[in-house]
Amino acid sequence: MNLQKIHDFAIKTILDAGEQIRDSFSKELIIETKASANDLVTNIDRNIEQFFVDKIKNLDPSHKILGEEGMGDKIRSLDGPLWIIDPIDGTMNFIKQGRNFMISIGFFIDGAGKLGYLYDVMRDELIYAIRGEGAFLGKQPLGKLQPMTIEEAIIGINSSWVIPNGKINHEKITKLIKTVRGTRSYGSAAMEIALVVTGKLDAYLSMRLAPWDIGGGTVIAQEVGAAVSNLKGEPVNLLTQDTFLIANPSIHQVLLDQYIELKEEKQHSK
Ligand code: 2AM
Ligand code: CA
Ligand code: CA
Ligand code: CA
Repeated sequence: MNLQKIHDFAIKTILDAGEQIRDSFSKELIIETKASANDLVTNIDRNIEQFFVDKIKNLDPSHKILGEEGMGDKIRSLDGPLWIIDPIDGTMNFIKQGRNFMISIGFFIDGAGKLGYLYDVMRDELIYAIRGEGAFLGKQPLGKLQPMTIEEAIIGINSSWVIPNGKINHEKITKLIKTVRGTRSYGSAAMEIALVVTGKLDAYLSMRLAPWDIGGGTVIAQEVGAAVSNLKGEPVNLLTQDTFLIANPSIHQVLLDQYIELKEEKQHSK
């Protein structure tokens, strides 16, 4: 099957899922906790992931699926065609605000990003990328990110990474916050990545993200020239949870060299 056909399928399925999520506000929301009291999931997260799994398996049963809610496959390697899916990124926003959440989807072949989608469901804004053909916001092509300085930057960062936390050099991150033009925190990794690839934020960093938080975004990042890595500067690994940095290419290395230093992980610490 050619990539264009898979892309057409993905667009249609994502828009359909978005409509289902918008319709869900008139139905009952069942909220459960996962690993901790602040780690929430709803029946809609699960239903939408199941919807994607059913559609993809119907399109081509050989495609593997890595989804946050576990409706897909057990994935141990990136071999072959693989979809990485977060049905609702920003579940807490979905529950509390009814906005500021995204559908995030990436399609990979042998670990190489081919298609990426970040869909802001309530604004009905779809950003997508086709490897080698560029990235788009709706029908509008997204240009390459333009050169800039750290002093001009607005960065996305969660406040829990700013207070002393034993995991990151606090003096350096404090210096970063004093140096940049401003900071923002949105509660949806996919939304912050969407803002970086459209040049509305200049960087976003997190101490802990999962493959489904970043899969779709990394494909779009390639097409606009945004630099991605973990907070040690290493390439993103789509099989494990890790730290994450996406930035305008002119400040990515500066951030790593001058402002971000991870502390050694202590054994048995939380
Ligand atoms: P979610 O809403 O799909 O769970 C919130 O700051 C961002 O971090 C959201 O993108 C959220 O995705 C993600 N997130 C929340 N809990 C997480 C966890 N335990 N590990 C990794 N990412 C998490
Ligand atoms: Ca979650
Ligand atoms: Ca997520
Ligand atoms: Ca999610």
